Amino acid sequence: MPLDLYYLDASPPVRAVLLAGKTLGVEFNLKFVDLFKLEQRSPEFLKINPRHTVPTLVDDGFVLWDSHAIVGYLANKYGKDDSLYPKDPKARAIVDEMLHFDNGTLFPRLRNITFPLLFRGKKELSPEAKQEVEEAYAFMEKFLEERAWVAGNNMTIADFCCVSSITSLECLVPGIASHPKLAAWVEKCKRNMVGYEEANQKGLDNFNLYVRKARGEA
Ligand SMILES: N[C@@H](CCC(=O)N[C@@H](CS)C(=O)NCC(=O)O)C(=O)O
Repeated sequence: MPLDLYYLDASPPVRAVLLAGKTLGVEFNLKFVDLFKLEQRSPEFLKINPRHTVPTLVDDGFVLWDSHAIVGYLANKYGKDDSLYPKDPKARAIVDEMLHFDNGTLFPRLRNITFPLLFRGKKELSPEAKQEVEEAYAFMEKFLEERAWVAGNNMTIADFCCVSSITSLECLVPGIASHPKLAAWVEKCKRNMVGYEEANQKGLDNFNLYVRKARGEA
């Protein structure tokens, strides 16, 4: 049975799932959901995901609607070994910690800026929102002083989630270049993640275009 993935590639959590799919060799049956036309609020989609968000994965009737849960599920189900999502309790706890960091810090800070810009016509970034993003970069820099990848010495599912959020934040608040460890990690993700160009860069370019259009720059 193919895995259905409801998606819009500009969405950072969707791109995290696409990155996981590439590394794990999972093919998705992609189903486009146009958030700009509020298709996520259609009765058909709400029946699948009452939380009305993308990504939403449907595996033979089994539904998951959070990217962090989805990448964990895919790694558990399709990983040839446990390197992407370790079974060792401590190593796994660090991966989970970074998944929660993405879900609880990076993504909400990104959404705080993106939602008013793309859906509420707000053009200016508040100094507080900008400061929060800069603080998030500084957190990442600190974590990466200790580790080669965000959750240890090899790539894990947490890298997929963090890189899609961080590269999206950079479109709104440029600042990665002044954090050497963070900048080096982003480059490492680009070089080492299977299918990075198709899974993250393509949707990131679309995200950037939406942002520039909303700001009247494109
Ligand atoms: N925590 C969720 C966040 C998903 C999310 O908020 N997706 C946005 C797009 S980036 C969305 O679908 N928003 C539409 C809506 O909330 O109606 C995840 O990681 O999957």
